Amino acid sequence: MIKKVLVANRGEIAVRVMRSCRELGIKTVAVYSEADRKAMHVRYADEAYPIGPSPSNESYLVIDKIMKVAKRSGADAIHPGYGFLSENAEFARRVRKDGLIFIGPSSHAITTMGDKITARQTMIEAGVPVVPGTKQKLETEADLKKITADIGLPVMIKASAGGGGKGMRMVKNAEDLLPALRAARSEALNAFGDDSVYIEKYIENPHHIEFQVLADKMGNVIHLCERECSIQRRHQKLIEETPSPLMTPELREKMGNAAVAAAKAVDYEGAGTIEFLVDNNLNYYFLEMNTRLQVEHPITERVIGIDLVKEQIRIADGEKVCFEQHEVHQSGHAIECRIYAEDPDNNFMPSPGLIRRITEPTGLGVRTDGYVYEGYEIPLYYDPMISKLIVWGRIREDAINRMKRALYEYKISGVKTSIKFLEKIMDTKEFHEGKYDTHFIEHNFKELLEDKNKCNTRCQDIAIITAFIDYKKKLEKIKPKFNGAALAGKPSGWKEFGRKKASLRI
Ligand code: MV4
Repeated sequence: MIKKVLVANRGEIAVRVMRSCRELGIKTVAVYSEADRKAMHVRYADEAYPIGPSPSNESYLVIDKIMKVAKRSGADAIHPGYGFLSENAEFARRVRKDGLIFIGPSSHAITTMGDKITARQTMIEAGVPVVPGTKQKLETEADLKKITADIGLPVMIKASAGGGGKGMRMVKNAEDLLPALRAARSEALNAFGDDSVYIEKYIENPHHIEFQVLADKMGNVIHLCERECSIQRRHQKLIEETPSPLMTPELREKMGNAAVAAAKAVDYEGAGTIEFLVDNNLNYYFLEMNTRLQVEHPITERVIGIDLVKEQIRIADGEKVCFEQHEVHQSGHAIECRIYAEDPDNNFMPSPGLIRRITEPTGLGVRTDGYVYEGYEIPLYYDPMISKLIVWGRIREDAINRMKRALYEYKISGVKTSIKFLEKIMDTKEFHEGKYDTHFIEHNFKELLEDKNKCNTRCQDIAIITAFIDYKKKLEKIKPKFNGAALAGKPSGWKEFGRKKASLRI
């Protein structure tokens, strides 16, 4: 039985994992870099140990340092979160070699899925549809021309060691093939030390839809339905929702079965995600498998009614998956918005700094997974995502309206955030109708950056300040003996101001 978990991560996901540990009565161990001495995950954990300088390659990515803390603290298991060492096969192997439980899949599953050519081959053998393209890694430039002639332009040249959009080139014209190949190879060699590439037919206007799977040590694999993740900007997801507006019960069953087959093909264990591209004719193709818990896991938790971190821990402890496939049902609709400390008006530049004030939305159907607090300074070394806002509604329309309400309630000052940008996405026709694909942000970019409400926002700010001054004045008047009645009766001065000067332009 797992009694103490070391969380080899930081930020919201470290807190998220520790919350489930606390509910399970499991002790938690935090590790932290110099920049994270005052971080929430350090405060939340039962114990916390420093692991060195702020850059992650000197702290969160150093396997030896993490293992030393694991030994010293007496942790019996390690949860890697997402990012950092979560998909590092060497880390998974090392944790187990040192006699600890790695809360995640085997290093074999990580390696197989990490190499995209091997992953494609494995999927073809398992009968999972992949994008038409090469089975082997591309050898010669002559092969490139031959294969392209077979599948037809446009094509995608992708790095085998890549994923998430790195080392990828789309080619429309035959004369661009060789330059694109050379560029993709050199980018891949630079980024991953491996210049292996493969070719796929380019899928136009695809949807990015992924399936959550859970697999136990006994070989039971279930899927927990899909997440629609098409709303992204430069491979950074902004909004996810489930169910996907595109999905049908028949397609869900087919893709779900494919996801289960994909997991079985690598003897998967734990929580994993199969990513698919889905075209306009509802053809679906395996893209990649993420062998970790994902950022957007809470929308699945909400609609399926499950705690994925608890399930990860139970599975790592040798228990069976909690459901049979026929017991899995979606209830209602969930949407997640990722809140980034970035400035949409300045090319989404990261906006690290001091959180002066923060008011988070609450109320029916609202969840926030965050880690920042008033007075906390966001370090510049790590991911700029500061929180995830997850809402639930009985139907999609309710969920959208609730998301708008929650974004309206969300107030953060001190750093720039993506909140306004997300509010504008909620107001677009395409999002409302659920008719969007991976090009959504490009299609709507101009409209999303327009600031129609500048005056409105400033009026609101001024109203708040005026109301505060008004309140202070009233307090002064009634100072000698506090009398609530003095506050009642007369309408507030700022409201008068609002009525009289409604046409005032500020
Ligand atoms: C593709 C594609 C179209 N056709 N492959 C981007 C991230 C990486 N995981 C794979 N990606 C894509 N692969 C073929 N054959 C389009 C994309 C793509 C994309 C995929 C998912 C989510 C957002 C995307 C944005 C641009 C391109």
